[in-house]
Amino acid sequence: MLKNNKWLGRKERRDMIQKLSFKDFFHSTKQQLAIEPRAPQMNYPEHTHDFSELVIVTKGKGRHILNGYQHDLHKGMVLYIDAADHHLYENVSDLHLANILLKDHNDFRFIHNLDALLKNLKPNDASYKIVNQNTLDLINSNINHLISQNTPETKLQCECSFFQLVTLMQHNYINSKTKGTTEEKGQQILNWLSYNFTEEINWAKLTRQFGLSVRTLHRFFKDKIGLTPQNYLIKLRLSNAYYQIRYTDKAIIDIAIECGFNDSCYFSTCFKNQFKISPRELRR
Ligand code: RM4
Ligand code: NI
Repeated sequence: MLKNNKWLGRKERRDMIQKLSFKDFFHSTKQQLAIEPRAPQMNYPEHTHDFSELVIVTKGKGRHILNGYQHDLHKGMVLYIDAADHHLYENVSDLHLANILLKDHNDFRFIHNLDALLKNLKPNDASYKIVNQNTLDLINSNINHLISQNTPETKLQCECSFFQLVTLMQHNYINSKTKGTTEEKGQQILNWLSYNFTEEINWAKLTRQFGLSVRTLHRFFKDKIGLTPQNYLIKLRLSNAYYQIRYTDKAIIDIAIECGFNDSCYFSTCFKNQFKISPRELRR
């Protein structure tokens, strides 16, 4: 009889995990990188690799379990996965990833200390790196270059693009959870909100995730922005709604819902308070 998974030792469990091979993703041994966009990334069972991968979350959400530690993924996260790490994706919801696969021993000519750079991007149980929208846009266009250049003839060019990409990630990341100062953590929450303002937000849960108390967050917002977190959130939602009402022809009610308002009366009131014009008037 098969032993229940739960009762297997750590090593035995490891042996059962699927191991992905670079041969399935690289066309030739000369190829240094393989770009594997996942749009979407479906739920994917636990696995290891004989290659390492640099993952950029470009859209959507999902849960990532890396070496047994779980973390919620969202747009803007970048993570480096070592070959021997084991990981899986679950509870995905329109999760889009760009995977850049790297063979264990790349003979790069231009990049020398890649390991040191990549190590910085390795998540640990408490922190994942997040880049802001501008950086993400740059990263995306860089990946497109990489896709079009990825031939043996353009090896050096491709290496340069890749180096740029890694550098971009180095200079512009923040930690999702950190032992940093209140200032740093507050900035991270601001950054997180710029991606997630359309979600229903539970401040207690969010602040806990970033290692702050609700009170400290209030103080941070008051000092920095002169608003409560909730009022700031409403501003983010309203400015997005304003833009959409003005420049798209989506139904106003759909825009309201999409921006995180579940009550259209409340939406209209807030909107009018803020812009001195009703959503309907603006549409006209
Ligand atoms: C899978 C998933 C894995 C990755 C492979 C290449 O869809 O993203 O993490 O290792 O692709
Ligand atoms: Ni993987």
